[in-house]
Amino acid sequence: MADQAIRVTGAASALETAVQDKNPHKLGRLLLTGAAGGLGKVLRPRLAAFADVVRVSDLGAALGNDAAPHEEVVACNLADRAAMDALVAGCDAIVHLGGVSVERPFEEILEANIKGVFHVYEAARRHGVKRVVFASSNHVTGFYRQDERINARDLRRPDGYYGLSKSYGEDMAQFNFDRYGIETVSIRIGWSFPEPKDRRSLASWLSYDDLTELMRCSLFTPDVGHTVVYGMSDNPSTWWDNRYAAHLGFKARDSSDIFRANIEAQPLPPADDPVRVYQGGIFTATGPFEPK
Ligand code: NAI
Ligand code: 15L
Repeated sequence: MADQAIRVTGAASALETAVQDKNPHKLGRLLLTGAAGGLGKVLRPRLAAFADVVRVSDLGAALGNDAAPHEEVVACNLADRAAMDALVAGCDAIVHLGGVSVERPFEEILEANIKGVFHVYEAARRHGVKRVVFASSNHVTGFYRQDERINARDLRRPDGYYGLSKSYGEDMAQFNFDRYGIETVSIRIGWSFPEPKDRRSLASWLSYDDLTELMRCSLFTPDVGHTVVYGMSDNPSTWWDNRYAAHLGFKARDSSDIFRANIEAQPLPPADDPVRVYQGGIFTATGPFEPK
């Protein structure tokens, strides 16, 4: 248990070394969008194991100018088609994390997420990029109940405009594979933060080390077509079945079990509270947003 706790919070260096050993074929240049966000900051140093050069991008105000030796820092708005085209030029693969990451009014989602993912794939097609890893979300299927177990082939049931935008991103991924042969792994991330905060995230937690390993599998597994995988650690209970992503070879090493006693000491929400009923939790009850 102690060993698990250390891996959950510890530095990435040991994992990076292990990852690199398994990966003789490093990429030349990898693009990371959303690099100034929570997961972008975690992945920035870790992606050095996967590519000689990591081009890191986000909105200028969030990004700053500091670049590690393996990095190129390029400010770019996902909603700007020409800027996105220039951003992608020269890259071998894209990890697309950028965008609005919670439920928000449609107009905000439209710019960052819907136009943004369109621009990613348009630029990928024009510049011959053949692999994208798309940060999708569990909110693509947020209206399933927590007593249901689902897999990637079950009907999508987005729980808001945010979930709808991720569902659109997955459709863009499938379309761009069918039409142009651009391969994507869409990771329906559960809850990727240092630790779970409630019962819901006990089931959906994805540790940062497991996220990094899932990124490695998503970038380097051949012939993924468009693969959808739920991004979760080896948690004691889960709502998701990853049988259709077995070819990625992803094996989670962490488990939310080490947090379970503390979380289960929290008071239980009422039986009809969305955080207790639906996989998407409070997202299923956020909004509507009326025009101002
Ligand atoms: P975050 O909100 O911390 O980071 C998102 C980044 O995207 C921010 O740095 C933001 O400045 C950038 N961004 C927003 N609009 C932009 C625009 N128009 N142009 C350029 N950049 C823009 O989110 P986080 O937690 O790091 O998540 C990363 C990705 O993973 C997101 O796409 C999110 O939807 C997805 N995800 C994350 C989960 C998690 O548990 N952290 C769970 C499910 C999905
Ligand atoms: C997400 O998609 C969000 O990006 C993240 O911030 C969490 O809210 C997570 O889902 C969740 O399901 O709680």
